[in-house]
Amino acid sequence: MLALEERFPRPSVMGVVNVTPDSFSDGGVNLDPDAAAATARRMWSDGAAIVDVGGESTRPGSEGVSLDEELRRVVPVLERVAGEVPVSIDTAKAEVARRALELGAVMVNDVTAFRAEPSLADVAAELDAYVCLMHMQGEPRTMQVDPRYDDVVSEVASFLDERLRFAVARGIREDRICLDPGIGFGKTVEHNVELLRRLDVLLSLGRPLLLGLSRKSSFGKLAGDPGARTGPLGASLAAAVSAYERGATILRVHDVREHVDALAVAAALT
Ligand code: HH2
Repeated sequence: MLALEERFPRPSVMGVVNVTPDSFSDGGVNLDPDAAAATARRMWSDGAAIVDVGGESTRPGSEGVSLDEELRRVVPVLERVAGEVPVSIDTAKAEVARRALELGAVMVNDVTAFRAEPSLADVAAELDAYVCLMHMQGEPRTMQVDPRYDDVVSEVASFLDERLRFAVARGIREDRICLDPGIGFGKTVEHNVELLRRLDVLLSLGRPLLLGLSRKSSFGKLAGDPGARTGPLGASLAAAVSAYERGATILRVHDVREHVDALAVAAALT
């Protein structure tokens, strides 16, 4: 199997398919498995390198879902598309990851970086999956109440470094792993801006970076709407191009075609 940076060269787009009733920007749209499968196929034909399928919202304030409910949401979608479209499973549960990988998913995207269920690392190692390890301060239910850091960039970097070492110690090959600062996960607008401005510090960890910027409210706020609950498309595109130019490898997005076009132009101009 190829190293992650060869399989997903800069810039690669990851399309988001949330099989949930309550995700912050596309909740309910893909709850029906046929609709979700059609979305995944469209994203693939629009140029996504991989499609991230998730059955649990992690939006601020959200509660978790049970194992049975998460499996009930994602398995029918994976049965329809995994093997045909490259799929990442967005889960913190080892059993969901195992089922997804057995059905043909190639990546595990865990927003808890193996803290919720450390045995998820063993599943990823055994089934030789690509892995995304993300930083989050606190938990979704309360993470946006009062996020605080002394130095957000060095704290996120040392967290990701520690989780990278953990993953490798559990048997995952380092060249399978990418890292993600977790934009909006226990972070103010200023924290998110600081992380993006100083992406070079995270790059020095030596692994490709995945960034989820799409539709996040911070970019709506930066675009001039202090009460924004989601970010408009133009703001997401600017953030994605800027992150790419600062070294990001994979951009996780809802609007695949627009991001593929924007990043193709940005790449042609570098
Ligand atoms: N953001 C979300 C979910 N999963 N995974 C990674 N690696 N990085 C991210 O930034 C990230 C993520 C939140 O976005 P979305 O999936 O649209 O919403 P929800 O969590 O409400 O389903």
